[in-house]
Amino acid sequence: NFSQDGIQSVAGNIQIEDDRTGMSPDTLKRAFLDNLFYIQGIAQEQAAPYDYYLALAYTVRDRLLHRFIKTVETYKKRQEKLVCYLSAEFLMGRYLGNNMVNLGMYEEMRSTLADLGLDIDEILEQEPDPGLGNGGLGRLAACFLDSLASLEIPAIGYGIRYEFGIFYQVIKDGWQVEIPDNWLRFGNPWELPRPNESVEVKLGGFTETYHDDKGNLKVHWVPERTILAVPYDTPVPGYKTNTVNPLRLWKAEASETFNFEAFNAGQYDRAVAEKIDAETISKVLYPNDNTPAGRELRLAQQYFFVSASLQDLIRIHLRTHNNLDDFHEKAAIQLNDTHPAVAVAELMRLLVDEHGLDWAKAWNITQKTLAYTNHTLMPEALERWSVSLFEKLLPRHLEIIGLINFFFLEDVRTWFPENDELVGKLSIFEELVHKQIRMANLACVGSHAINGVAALHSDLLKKDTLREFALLWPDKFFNKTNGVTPRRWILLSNPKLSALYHEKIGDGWLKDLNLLRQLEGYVEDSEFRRRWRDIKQDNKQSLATYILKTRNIEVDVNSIFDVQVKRIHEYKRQHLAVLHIITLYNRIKQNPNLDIVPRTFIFGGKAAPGYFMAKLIIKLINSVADVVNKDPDVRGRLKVVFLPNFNVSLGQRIYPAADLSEQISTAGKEASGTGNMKFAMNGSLTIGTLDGANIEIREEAGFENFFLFGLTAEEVYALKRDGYDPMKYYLLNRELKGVIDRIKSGYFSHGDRDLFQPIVDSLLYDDQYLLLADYQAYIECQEQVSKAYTDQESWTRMSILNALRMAKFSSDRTIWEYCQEIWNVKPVRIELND
Ligand code: B1H
Repeated sequence: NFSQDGIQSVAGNIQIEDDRTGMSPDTLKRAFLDNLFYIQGIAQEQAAPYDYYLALAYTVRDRLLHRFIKTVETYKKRQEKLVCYLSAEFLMGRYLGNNMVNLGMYEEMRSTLADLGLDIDEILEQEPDPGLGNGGLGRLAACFLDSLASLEIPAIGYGIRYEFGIFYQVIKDGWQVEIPDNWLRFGNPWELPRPNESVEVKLGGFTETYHDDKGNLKVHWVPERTILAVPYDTPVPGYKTNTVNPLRLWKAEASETFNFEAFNAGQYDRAVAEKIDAETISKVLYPNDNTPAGRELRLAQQYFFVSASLQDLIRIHLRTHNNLDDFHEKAAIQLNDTHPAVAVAELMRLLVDEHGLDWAKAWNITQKTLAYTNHTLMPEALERWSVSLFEKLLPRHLEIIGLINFFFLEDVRTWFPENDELVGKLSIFEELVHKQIRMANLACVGSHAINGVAALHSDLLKKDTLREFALLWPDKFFNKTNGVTPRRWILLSNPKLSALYHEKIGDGWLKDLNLLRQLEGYVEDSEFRRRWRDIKQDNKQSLATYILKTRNIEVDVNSIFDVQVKRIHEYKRQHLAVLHIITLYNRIKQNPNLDIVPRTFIFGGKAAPGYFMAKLIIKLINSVADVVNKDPDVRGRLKVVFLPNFNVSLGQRIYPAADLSEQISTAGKEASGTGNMKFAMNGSLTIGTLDGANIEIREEAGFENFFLFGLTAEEVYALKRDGYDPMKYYLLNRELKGVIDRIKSGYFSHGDRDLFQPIVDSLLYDDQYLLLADYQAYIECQEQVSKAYTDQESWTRMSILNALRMAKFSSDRTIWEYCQEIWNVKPVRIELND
């Protein structure tokens, strides 16, 4: 019997600490060295950094496991409602540091390792960063899991155990090159395979009807093949709670029964080929952000993890219930975008075909269980699957979707007679030359709640993207502004800032970020401001060291660290920042003695491998960097740095070191953004448009502490409606013309005038993202930034207020709202001692 801190009571009086659960420095040291010897099988003198990493990982894992087992046991016993977060992506970042932080053992472990002459940071760097996501959507899922466990909500994350995560990005000759990310190569100490909980997933084939013993007409799906879904559980601990929730990721394997048939038929080669074929399904993450890949394998991936997860949930339910009548009272299933939207049809199929419920009852349960989050307004990002592909892969689901649509449109026609236009827009099927299934429509029809991820985004969803659904069901629509976890994005990434907070108000802020407001009085304390600046300066120095080491570029730590890190996309307008850099460069070339505030422009982000313009923007950034960084006229006052392979770990280094956060998307295009929140929490000031969560960040920080520029979403809409002509801006703005002409001339491409022609042409003749319309406002706003930076005292005041006022953007607040308004779930305390 273990107490909370792992102290075992022997014979009622002597107390000893168990080596697998104890938290005292002596026990931790003994456990760590023991793991090094008995798990890694290596003597301390021979150990490499990776051996230390694994020994430490197992030490931490042991301390998670009894909480994990107790959590799962408690859920089974208590039978409270469970949140199931279905997501094709979970961008978890490294586990080791985060798990130590949440278990409250980071500091103890750091000093224990220091006693052994080991540097914790070097050990943490050994862990591969699990990149099972593209960007904001996948990282949001990870922050949500942290908050769910921290708020003691019974929850499980369901997704795919991709063998290859998001590619590793290297830069060669200024271009992005993609390297496969074989992250499981050296094993993964955080996952627990659960082969005995595997489930079978069917694909392809045809359907047939039959009469059951009561004479009812039933449908039977005869699949072409069956794939085995094997679950791997990763424990996700809450911050200083006993709750450790599972992240359950499915690996695809050949189903043994199927293989065996071929083997028996003497076709060993076929059996092995089928094994490879089956395993393809969980092989690789599609590296697209904000653009769907309409590939057969992608649909198979989506169905694979949705079917496995729903079967798993039903099995869990039936372990303690006789039937599925109150399934919706025991599970709340959130669809992270439309990637798992096939769940609407799959849950109906499982309830009706496999568990014998009648259609109406099954539909009621389905709608009450499911909820849908939309993450983008980009029209091209709305998922559509061709009916012919569906027919081939999921013939039964096509029938079910047909029925859902039939009953739904029948209702619509009674509510709105003779409104064919409305019916056409609401229909799950798009009846064009080539018939398609609109997954967003399927998700809306099958869910009881639909939400956007920031106030503006939720508004625009109702006004535009999902207008007809909002007219039909206004009460189904919610806003849930995104948030990020302060545990990873402040405590773990910015230990110095956290120590300052700790010194002043203790550590309550990590559970209630509102407490930071108590520090607002310190803005007028010059000693506090000096310490604040010193922390930022230290963080900038660490990043400067990293930049020198990895890119061999020397940067001035007294310059403004002006940072844009996020996926590369035209709507995010990294190239608008490039136009600003070239503007400053041109001014210097015209007058080398110009008085300018030094800046270091730092970029990071991956381009989808098939997205030509995004890759060309990376090349442009690096080409401008080459010229600007070595031009003697610049005298080091401007530096441009592209940091390769931006991921969660690199983000942890970058956000704390930024002075200025670039959030410059075309208004109405960025659903929320979450990097914007991470920067502000770490005391960066934002230059941004009125887009996504920027609007709310500005409201919280105070208008006077935010650098705002650019057209509003409404102005963008009006300008396009009235005919936007980018050429006009080019011809009328001399400085802008000078910038574009500089690119056109081949100045940044060794005289090659063709290289950047696609960017120039897109700006001059199309400019869908209105860079030229926003250019002048952006440049003027940047001048305000430079001016503000020269008054360090006032800049520091603004920085402090930004950081202290970000409580709204803790994912704890977001998750609490989902719990109250969408999921109807409450916390369950996990007791270790009963
Ligand atoms: C977001 C995506 C996305 N929105 C399709 N949509 C994908 C769409 O592989 N795919 O097919 C992958 C990702 N990602 C982001 O979600 C938004 O752009 C951000 O603004 C938002 O903050 C984030 C989380 O809500």
